[in-house]
Amino acid sequence: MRALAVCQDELVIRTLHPILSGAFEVEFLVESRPLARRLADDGIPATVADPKKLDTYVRNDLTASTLVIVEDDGKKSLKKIVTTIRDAGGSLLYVLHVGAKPATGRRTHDDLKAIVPELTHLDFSELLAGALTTELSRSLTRMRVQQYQRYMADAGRVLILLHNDPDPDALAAGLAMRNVLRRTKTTAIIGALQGVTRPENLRMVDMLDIHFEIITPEHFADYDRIVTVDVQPHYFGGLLPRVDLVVDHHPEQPGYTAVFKDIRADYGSTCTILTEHLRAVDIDISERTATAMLYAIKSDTLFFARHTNRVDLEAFTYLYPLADAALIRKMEGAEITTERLEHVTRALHTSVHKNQVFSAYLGETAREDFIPYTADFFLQLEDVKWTMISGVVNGQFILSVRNLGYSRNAGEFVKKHFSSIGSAGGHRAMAKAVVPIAKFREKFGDLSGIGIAARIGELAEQFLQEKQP
Ligand SMILES: [Mn+2]
Repeated sequence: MRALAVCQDELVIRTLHPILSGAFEVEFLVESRPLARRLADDGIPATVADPKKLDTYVRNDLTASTLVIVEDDGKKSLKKIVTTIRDAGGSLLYVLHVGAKPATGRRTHDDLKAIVPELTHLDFSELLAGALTTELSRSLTRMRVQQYQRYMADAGRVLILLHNDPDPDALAAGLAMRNVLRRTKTTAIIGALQGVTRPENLRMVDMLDIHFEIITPEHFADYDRIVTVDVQPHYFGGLLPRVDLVVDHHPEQPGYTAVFKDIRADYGSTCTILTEHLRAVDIDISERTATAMLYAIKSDTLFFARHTNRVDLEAFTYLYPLADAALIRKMEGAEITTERLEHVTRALHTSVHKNQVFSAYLGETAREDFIPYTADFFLQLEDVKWTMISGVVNGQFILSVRNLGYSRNAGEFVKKHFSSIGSAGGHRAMAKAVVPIAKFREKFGDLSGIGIAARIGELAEQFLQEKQP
């Protein structure tokens, strides 16, 4: 296919030439003879002609299938050039806006479209912006990563600490962090104060052979450096003697100091951040780590059903060819267990579903993870945008909140109603509150079963109807 580019700016021509010549038989139409000569010397095909004359295009054999790019250099002649190209039979027309916009702005755009309806406007700086921003932020990330790599380089043993009952994001972030630090399982220990309980997470640890240790607080001091991933130090109360690095996607918490931190609350997973760290310093990602990270992004974003960011998709796309997708399907296979189905059924019997809010109370449950599992499960239900699943574990009232994003913040909801009587927190799409059952009754009255589900459901409906502060 032929392309004709009407450009007078040498920099623009030299930028376009390698791009266009890859896909088109390209020719540049310039007004200056010395410019044409310089271009020809470098093997760039250029013809000297007046772009306002019909004859120029006739001699060039312009047809309706020739791609024509016209540079808008802010001069009045643009309209005349576009008209002439149309009269010569050109219709695949692109106007490339370079530098300062013409004073008339949008009106010129519309005027030109009136001449050639199929005309497309391209903005040079907009075209560059995406790639340039990515590249520049990558170099910022590179600088940060190199700093903490250097800081950790001569340490003996590093502890990569995860939250209790680690989920796929925490476990995969542990593996990824070990890679960024270029360490092995003996020099960087992935650990948590409490082990993995959910069946599919146990399967992940097993299938990917993740070496994971239970750490007791008195052993924190045995490590030369401490890193937390997918969690921030405040989570451990005052137990940590010192924190060197924090990488997390939960909202930033006050009340701790760390030598380095990278907290991005708008990211869907910690593994998204760590994909960027690994890419920024060009570390090869092994199939095992890529598989773990891909699984993590998939599960933390509920396969992009929850509020997700472009960066999560980008990390996913990058990791996908490096990972073993079949293995991920096997790990996910364990998701439904009889016990879980029992909790789902139990929830259905004590639930209230109104105005896209699904609220259920599970009563006493043996393990805490049944509550968030049930909350995630009912988010798949037709006409449900928020799920509020509560239950009692070891005398504590626990509430899990989930939503499909793009509405009010789940973390704010739990804080508003529960932070005064217990602990409450989370982010836009997922949040949790833990309250002593006595305090719950004190505040909300002596409710039971469906009564609790209905009360919590009402609170959510009110919250969703409130004007956003
Ligand atoms: Mn996470």
